Amino acid sequence: MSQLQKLPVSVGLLAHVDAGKTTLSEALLYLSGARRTLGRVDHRDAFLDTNTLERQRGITIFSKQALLSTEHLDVTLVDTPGHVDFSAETERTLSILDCAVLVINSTDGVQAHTVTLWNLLARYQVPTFLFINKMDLPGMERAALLEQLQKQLSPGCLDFGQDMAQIEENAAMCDEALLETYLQTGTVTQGNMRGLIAGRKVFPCCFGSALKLDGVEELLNVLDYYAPQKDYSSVFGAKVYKITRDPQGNRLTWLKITGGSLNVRSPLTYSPREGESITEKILQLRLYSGDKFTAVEQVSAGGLCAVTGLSTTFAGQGLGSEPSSDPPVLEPVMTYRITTTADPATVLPKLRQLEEEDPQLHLLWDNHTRQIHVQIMGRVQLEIFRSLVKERFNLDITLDDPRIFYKETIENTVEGVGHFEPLRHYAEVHLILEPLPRGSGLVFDTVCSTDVLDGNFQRLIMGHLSEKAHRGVLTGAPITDVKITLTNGRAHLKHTEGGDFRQATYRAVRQGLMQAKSTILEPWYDFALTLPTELIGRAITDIRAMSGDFDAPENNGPLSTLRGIVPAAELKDYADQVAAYSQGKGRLHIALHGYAPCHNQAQVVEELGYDPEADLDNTPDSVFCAHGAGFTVKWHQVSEYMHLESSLKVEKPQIITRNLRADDKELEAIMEREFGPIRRKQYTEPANRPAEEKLTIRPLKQQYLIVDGYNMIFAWDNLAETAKNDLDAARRMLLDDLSSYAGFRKSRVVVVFDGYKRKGNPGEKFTFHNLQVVYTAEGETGDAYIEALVSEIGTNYNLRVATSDSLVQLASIRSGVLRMSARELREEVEIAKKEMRKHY
Ligand SMILES: Nc1nc2c(ncn2[C@@H]2O[C@H](COP(=O)(O)OP(=O)(O)OP(=O)(O)O)[C@@H](O)[C@H]2O)c(=O)[nH]1
Ligand SMILES: [Mg+2]
Repeated sequence: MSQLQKLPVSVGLLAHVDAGKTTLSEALLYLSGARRTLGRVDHRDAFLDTNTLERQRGITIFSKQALLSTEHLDVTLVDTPGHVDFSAETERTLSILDCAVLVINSTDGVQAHTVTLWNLLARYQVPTFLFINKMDLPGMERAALLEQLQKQLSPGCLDFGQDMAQIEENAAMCDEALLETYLQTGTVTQGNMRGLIAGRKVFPCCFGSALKLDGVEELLNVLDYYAPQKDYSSVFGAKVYKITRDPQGNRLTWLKITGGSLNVRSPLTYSPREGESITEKILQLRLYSGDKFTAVEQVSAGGLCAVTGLSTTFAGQGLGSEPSSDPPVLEPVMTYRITTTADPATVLPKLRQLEEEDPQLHLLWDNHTRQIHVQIMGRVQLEIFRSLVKERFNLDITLDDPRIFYKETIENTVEGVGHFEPLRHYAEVHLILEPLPRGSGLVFDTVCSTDVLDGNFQRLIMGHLSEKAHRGVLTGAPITDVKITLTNGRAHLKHTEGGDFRQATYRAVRQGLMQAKSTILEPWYDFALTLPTELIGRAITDIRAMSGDFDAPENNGPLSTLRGIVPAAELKDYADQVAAYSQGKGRLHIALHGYAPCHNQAQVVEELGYDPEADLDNTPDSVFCAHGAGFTVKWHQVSEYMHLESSLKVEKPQIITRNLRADDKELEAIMEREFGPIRRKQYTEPANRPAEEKLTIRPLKQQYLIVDGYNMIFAWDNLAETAKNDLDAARRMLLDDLSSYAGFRKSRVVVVFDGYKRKGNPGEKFTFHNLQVVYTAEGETGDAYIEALVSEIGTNYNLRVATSDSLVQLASIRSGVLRMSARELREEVEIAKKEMRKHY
């Protein structure tokens, strides 16, 4: 086969710290002939541990790649860091791997972090080979190791060191359909085996020693023979998996081409942020191996490369036909305050460079205190971060005030409403906030019809939802595992300005959170603590004191192992304590378990002393307008003032008294005299909130508008003028206007003309284009007719009545109908006419 026809595959090396990934990549490079010398981690000359910090410490910090060829493949080897503190870096590479080699240290077997990696590989659906390393050292036997892999990882872990017939038989057992063919033919073809591996049903295991170059050749052969083969589309697509800088300071965007090809000097259009687009030229296409690269003209689908010339790319981004990926699962659990002698405002942009390369650092700038906070996974990353800042910017920083990075979530469904209407501004937003399962993160959606709120405004709201970390109301920690759905909103086409929907959206989220039952989530670790058996009692006492949870200890003669979960907040420097009380014989392995309810919520809330109503940057209150001036309405009163109907249906009878506005106070008084006191839904403090009401999302109803015709004619200047000479013409003009309005708003409109004083008038009903027109009969008032109509239509529609007659107002409010004044209808009609002109 010619050099050109070889298949491009990217193979990631994954394992917990010190399992021998970098040593294995040395061996693979050497044995495949890609390198003539064999570097060694311990001699600080490993080909892939290129960074000074890596060489000093003998650990991998950044994922790196190297090129090698086998008989059929052009392999890009991706070495990853194994330390828990750098798991996010490892996770970032998973989305671009065609397959992985999970390295197991035979002296440790399957560790907590191995399981984390295994789960990640499953999540990203990466076909996986296993290399059981350090078989030159005394430890578990091959058969015992295999059994452990089959038990703890998957029964599909098969020893590929056996003879072929045995391998085929075992593989056939992993797939029912294949078993039948196997029983008939007595063999499993290469294609079938490759399919089993690609489908993650079979995981080939090779045993050996990377350091002694034992078993590595076999691994290369298995990869060459069975690595998954992919078909790529001819349409250009690429995934960004990393941003770094070269020693000259050039910004490198690392790509996997997933379709078509990429040429040097070609323009690339991409979206740096939601709703934005930018075109930049690819200046250089680099194929890296270690810290050296070759510049090439073109990279085709399946290939990995680093490009220069792109300024605003980010890890996880999709280019061309490739969609952007979800944020990583593993994330840092601590925050630290960064202090320097330099002005923090000038330090921040520098640190932002490092954040670009490691987005999980999540730098936080606190405008009030002028402090920078950074999110860090653990002590090793902390030290590396400090050294990096020194190396890159010659800047000394101190990291202190360590805090657990808490999150908040909600336990029930609520509607959040935000209204922002200072003079000449207008926006109202209704959101449903619902709890999601652990680990779901934040999900945004809209079920709002574009008839109700224009698509552009909806996109704006969705943008505002995703642009910031919304803070919970217990401690101000970011919220997670919540679905936020836009159900309703209103703009004023004259008064709504850029920024109004941002205000209304932020306030709606917070108003919702204030009503919900909130919970604090904290990071938990999976741990495995192996100790001399006589110390296990002490370990159990310690873990209990940390509020940890564990299974019965496993006893292996002189050593025992305790496995379980423990809050990250409690673990602190427990590894050091273990080393001390076991005189170095004990080992604590940890892996991130994820966020789960906090073990000491009340204490955390008290210690942090967060007051959500005093957090003015994140207020839950709304701004309404009365008599030409804006005024603040506290969050628990917003539902009484809001202009749109609630989107939540409360499944229990309730008198609807919402939609009342400040200037309806007078009416309210009349109503009270007429109908007795109004029972408004009482707000009670969250602590003693009554038993939960059952809430469901109410589908949006069709709009229905009833117009008191003469009322409009006399209130609208132009019609009133015409009516003086020709009432008929005025009626015609009104019907024309309302007809366009009904068409544009997709609203059903009934226009009622009052004819009760006209002698001998029998009344009349007819349709005018899309309108229903009613002339009431002699003796029947327009009000009475409208009242009857309102009760007939009932609550199946989103009903509004346009009039200024007080009797109708009473009736309308009584049944939860929204009243519209002549002026408001006039404005809406004008807007509809303007929009119609724009559209047609
Ligand atoms: N005896 C023996 N030692 C090995 C073998 N493979 C690696 N080592 C040693 O194990 C240590 C760690 O090896 P590395 O290759 O740096 O391990 P790693 O998985 O890359 O570690 P991180 O990158 O820090 O996660 C080094 O001291 C190696 O020399 C092996 O097969 N046998
Ligand atoms: Mg390494």
